Amino acid sequence: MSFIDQVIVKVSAGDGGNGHVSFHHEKYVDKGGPDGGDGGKGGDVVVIASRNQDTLATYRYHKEIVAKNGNAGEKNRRHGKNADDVVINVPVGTAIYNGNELVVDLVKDGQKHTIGRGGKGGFGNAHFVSSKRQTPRFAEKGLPGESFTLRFELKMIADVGLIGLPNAGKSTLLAKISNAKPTIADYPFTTLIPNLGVVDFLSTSFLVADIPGLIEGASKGKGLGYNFLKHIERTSVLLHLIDINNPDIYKSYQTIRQELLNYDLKLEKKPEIIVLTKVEGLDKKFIFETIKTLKERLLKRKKIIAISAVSGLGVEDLLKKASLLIEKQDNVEADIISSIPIITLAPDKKNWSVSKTDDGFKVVGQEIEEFVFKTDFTNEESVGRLRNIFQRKGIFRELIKIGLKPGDKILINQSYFLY
Ligand SMILES: Nc1nc2c(ncn2[C@@H]2O[C@H](COP(=O)(O)OP(=O)(O)O)[C@@H](O)[C@H]2O)c(=O)[nH]1
Ligand SMILES: [Mg+2]
Repeated sequence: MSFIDQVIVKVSAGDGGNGHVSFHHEKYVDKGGPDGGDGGKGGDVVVIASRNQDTLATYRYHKEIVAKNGNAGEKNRRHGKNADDVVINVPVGTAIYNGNELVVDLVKDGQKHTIGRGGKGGFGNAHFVSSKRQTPRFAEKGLPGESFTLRFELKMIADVGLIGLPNAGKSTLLAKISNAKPTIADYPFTTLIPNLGVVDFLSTSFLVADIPGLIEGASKGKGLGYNFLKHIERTSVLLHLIDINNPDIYKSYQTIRQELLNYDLKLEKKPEIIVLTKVEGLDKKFIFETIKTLKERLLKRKKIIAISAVSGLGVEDLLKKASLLIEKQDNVEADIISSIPIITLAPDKKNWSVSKTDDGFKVVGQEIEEFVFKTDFTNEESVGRLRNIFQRKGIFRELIKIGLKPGDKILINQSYFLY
């Protein structure tokens, strides 16, 4: 199972449907009241974190997620249909970014977040009847849906990370213990993307990630390892593989440890089992002596296990020890994850401000800009309503304070009208 950890996705929520302009007609009734219905809401784009999803691979080929537009209002005050939301599943552990801003970090199964909000439908003309205005001949346009280009990033929440120099036997072990089918070859850097595999062991199952490309200098960008170092952050347990035939086992161990610490000092504390690989056919005494020598050189006590992925020797013992360590770590992880802040896209709605520019008087503010968007500038009445809103909100008053005179241009977004 190859594993994609970053995709760029364009998200387009649906536009709101336009409000409708119509007047009630009945036989023998000359002129009925306005009866144009409101437009329906555009669909939202919603993400849900799901345990059943392992990768972001789906989004590699479906880079655009589009929700439908709301329907326009109709006569007889019929409300346009609201569009359905588009709900997509992503793996638990997916973080979504808009540029450098974190939109949401999906850390729990079932966690939901709206990443694109559908536009509101516009009011139909039936909405605008008042004592002063009995036959409104205008309606609002629907608001556009939000549209973003977002980056989905999956930091693998693998329970186990397989680390070690190239050729240590990581991919072979992963293939042996899990459902993954990684590329195995006799030369370094076979694995260009991390491989994930699910290991079923006794009554539990856990995720194992093959972290390829770690070499001396990886933490400074040498080779390909740097891209994968970040995946190690969230694993609970490290299995550090070393080829037992390596002439300097301690040195190769230290090389990898140094890269981990250069990348992030916190990795020092991550539980680690040292795994000497490719031991099939070797003399038991030799294996025992090798382990003993390594233990003596290590500053800290570490578990050391000898295995052969080829013959299966020691593999079950390794899985047992790994699963016990994972169990211990689970609670710790949960604490860290729940403390990650969640930032939402909610914009500041109420505020507006005015300024004088060379082109005219400028008004900015989300809510008022929405009203302007909904206005049909070819329709006198529609513009009239906008003027009323400016009046009510005290925007004209503020504009007059900074010098607005009759006939001056008032600019909002791409639109303008004259005072
Ligand atoms: N004899 C023997 N060879 C192994 C064993 N595990 C891996 N190898 C070989 O070691 C080489 C590198 O293995 P690989 O899994 O690609 O290492 P990685 O770079 O750490 O992923 C390959 O030729 C494997 O066939 C083992 O248990 N015994
Ligand atoms: Mg490999």
